[in-house]
Amino acid sequence: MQFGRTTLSKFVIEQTRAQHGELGALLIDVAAAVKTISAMVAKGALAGHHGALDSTNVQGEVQKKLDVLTNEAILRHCEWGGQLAGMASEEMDDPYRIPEQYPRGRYLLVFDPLDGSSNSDVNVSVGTIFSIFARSTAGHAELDDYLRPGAEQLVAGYAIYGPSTMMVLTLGTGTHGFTLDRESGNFILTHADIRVPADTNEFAINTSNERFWEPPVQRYVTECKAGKTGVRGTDFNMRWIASMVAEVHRILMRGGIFMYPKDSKDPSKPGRLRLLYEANPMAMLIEQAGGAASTGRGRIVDVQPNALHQRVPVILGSKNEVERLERYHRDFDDGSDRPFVSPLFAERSLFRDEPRT
Ligand code: AFP
Repeated sequence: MQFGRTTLSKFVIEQTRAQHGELGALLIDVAAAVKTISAMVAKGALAGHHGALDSTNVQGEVQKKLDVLTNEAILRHCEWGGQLAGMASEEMDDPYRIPEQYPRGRYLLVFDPLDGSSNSDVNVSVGTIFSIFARSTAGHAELDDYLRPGAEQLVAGYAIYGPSTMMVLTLGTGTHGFTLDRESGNFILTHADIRVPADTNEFAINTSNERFWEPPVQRYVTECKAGKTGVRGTDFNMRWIASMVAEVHRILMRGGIFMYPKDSKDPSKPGRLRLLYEANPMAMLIEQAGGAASTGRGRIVDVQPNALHQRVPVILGSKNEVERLERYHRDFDDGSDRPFVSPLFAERSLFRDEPRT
């Protein structure tokens, strides 16, 4: 038992006194949903939750059983409290209307109920990502109420279901981590005021997409891979968990840069990650911890959404590395990097696949 340590409930009530406890009550309901999801995920194959459904979400992605179950868990835990004007989720085509039998408030909860869900069947860390906005009045939210830049978020957070379950959140005054004490059922403040180191030697990107990246990203990653033999003069390490929550958590704990950039693989998509319920909340958490979060050409939280499930390029983490990659995008856009961009990069490989003799 962790006596005398700050619990999540105590923290959010203290931090939200100005909102007369409504926001605190909503966050306590979110934490209750997270505990339910933590228990679901921890059961693994024993609960029969693994595997896919024959349905697809609005993204055209096959839905996992856990995608739907975790989405339901958040709706049920949060719809009744009277703080919400509506909810939106990766797993629902349209925003969720609070049922008439419940009172409505002025907050909007936007979430990805199980990020990294393709990892859940192989027992790799997954997470829940959430973001809270306020509208001026209580009542049923309209679509436009959701299409707000990330800079207007009141709260951003995630839960990570790993060896331990943690919640990491910001209310605009720093980024703080809470670890679930399963004996008491309390989230305990274990990582107060997290800071991201400004420099790093660790990058995270899905390098199978390299041929689809824009030249500035190819330039940056090529330099990292060249290590001390190249312009960076130091070796780098690479990680790719394919679970954004796990990547961001590692970066908050020890620094790093995470990239899911714009690529030409599907020109209709300006990136893979969704702006409202993945990029924006992670961007607020990273910036509140002293890091940077960019599309490559501007702050993520400054992007004006025009659709609920809009995608965006994501580059976030250690400030000095994000700023370097932004500079490479500027060099590319104004043509000043041309001496670097060799026609070699237009080829699939530096060495043609010569027929074996
Ligand atoms: P899923 O939720 O479909 O598993 O996608 C996870 C994710 O949105 C994000 O958490 C990862 O960083 C990214 O996709 C992994 O994408 P790739 O599978 O293309 O590497």
